[in-house]
Amino acid sequence: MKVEMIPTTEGQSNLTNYEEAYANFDWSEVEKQFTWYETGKVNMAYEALDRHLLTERRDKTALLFSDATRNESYTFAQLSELSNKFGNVLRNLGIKKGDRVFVFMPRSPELYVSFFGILKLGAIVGPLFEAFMEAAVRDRLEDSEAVAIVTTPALLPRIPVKDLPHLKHVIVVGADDSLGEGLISFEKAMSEASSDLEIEWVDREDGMILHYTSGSTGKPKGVLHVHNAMIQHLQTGKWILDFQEGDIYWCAADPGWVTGTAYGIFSPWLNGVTNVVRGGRFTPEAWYKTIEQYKVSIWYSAPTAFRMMMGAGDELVKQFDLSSLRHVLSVGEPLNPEVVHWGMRVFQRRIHDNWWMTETGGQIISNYRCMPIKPGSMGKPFPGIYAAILDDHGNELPPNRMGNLAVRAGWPSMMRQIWKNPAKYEEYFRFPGWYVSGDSAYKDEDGYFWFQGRVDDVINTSGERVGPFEVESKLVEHPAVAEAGVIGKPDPVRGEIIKAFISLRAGYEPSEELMEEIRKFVKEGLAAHAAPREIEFRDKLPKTRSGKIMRRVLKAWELGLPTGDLSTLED
Ligand code: 6R9
Repeated sequence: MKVEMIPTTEGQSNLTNYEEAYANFDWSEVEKQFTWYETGKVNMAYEALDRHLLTERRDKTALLFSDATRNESYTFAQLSELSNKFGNVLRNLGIKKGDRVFVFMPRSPELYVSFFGILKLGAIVGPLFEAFMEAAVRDRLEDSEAVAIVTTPALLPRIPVKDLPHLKHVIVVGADDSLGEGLISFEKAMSEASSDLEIEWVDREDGMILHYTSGSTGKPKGVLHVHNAMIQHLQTGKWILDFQEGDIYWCAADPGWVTGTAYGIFSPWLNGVTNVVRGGRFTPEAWYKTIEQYKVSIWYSAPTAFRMMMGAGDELVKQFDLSSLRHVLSVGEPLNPEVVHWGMRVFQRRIHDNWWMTETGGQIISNYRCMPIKPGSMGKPFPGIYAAILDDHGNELPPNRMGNLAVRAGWPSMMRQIWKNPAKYEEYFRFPGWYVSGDSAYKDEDGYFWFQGRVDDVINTSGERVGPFEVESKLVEHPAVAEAGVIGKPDPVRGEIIKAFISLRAGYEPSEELMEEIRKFVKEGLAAHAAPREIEFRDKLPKTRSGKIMRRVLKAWELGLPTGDLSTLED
């Protein structure tokens, strides 16, 4: 198969020669850029906010926030001062280093202020999606033995305070006078707090953030990251996001998802870049409008967003001025080649896919601005990181063989613990020296990595191994298909057959003829054995809040099995 390459056309970027950097780069070079390299004292909040106050970034805009009712901007100095105050609010309550403190609220400036107030005390921050219902909140607070939570009046009823013996303090943002007993008003406490705070200096290996991520079965696991992760957040920001001083950066991810913290908070602010945060839900219009209104120059989003925009048609995009955009990136799910082609057409920009996970804490494999892109590939490992494809015994496979995507253990932002579950942690490192991702992929002869699916999702049909992503990507090339989720369905003859769940683009109706046409399209465009024998049309596919199509839910529906943990399912 001939693989298409899209050459770089993007002009000057921070990283100019990937191969050279890959051969020579050493993480210790990055450490020297932090204050702690000289002082020996470390705290993410200091490096991401306070440090800039000693420079001309002091009065630079750090945060541009807007939602339906607010439109505000904050400088680094303002965020630093407000988070000092909130640090004092917490300190007065007795919160100390290592305590778990959660933030459970919609995106707002107060969320970011709380976040850094927590970090400034050396406490561990636990971000939650605002959409979590009571059971999901309870699981996470219980498991982590959280002592405090910051929330809003609307979300308060979902916190089962009485069932959580460790939870001592509930701080409420935007409450009126009727605040119930034992609850603390954020605004009142802030107005009484001093803005002088003695920051808690911690060790590089001390806990910083606890992200719960759902497993396919059982309860969500708490993935713990430490302050040391800043090394990777700083450098990937320079070389993958290509942060430059004048950039206006927008990461559309919510802080409930790791992308919304690592790249919605840490990476841009460690690099001193202006960060756009939009509240509320997104529609294609809202995405385009945000880029136009803020003159966004770097946009980090997800395939689900791009597919929705693509589905909305090329006419819509023409109504907006997107000329400020110089760099577009994607994460979270496989980026279909069709979407990359669409990006070239409507943005005249390449969409740079990159791969990483909650557990990896930072970007691992990426397409770089200075490098040709092969649409459908996740790109190449970050300098200083070695990634490989392993067989089921831990041996490295040669190029073009599908296997377990693994990373040599020891990169700076690697998770350090699964909270209270060492056995789970060990599972990831079952081959000595390797972190095994649970994703299936192959590496081509040029060193580009190609995602195939979660290992559990790979389909074995009549002896052929088929990655669901390949089939899904072919399906979305069909003009009628908006999104597709593909699973293997047990079959007595073929082992498994391929079943596709499809949502249609506006203007198309389900029919037998369309089904047949789509099947033929895959058969002729990909392979006969990869064509879905069964197709089911659905108005919507089940997705996580970070936009991932949940294939295991499709499979459970199909087989009438339990769906497992659904706390991250979008409503
Ligand atoms: C950052 C994030 C991790 C899982 C990962 C993989 C999928 C992420 C991808 C991708 C194909 C990409 N994934 N990026 N698949 N191409 N560029 O998404 O973290 O929510 O923990 O999910 O997402 O399956 O294992 P998280």
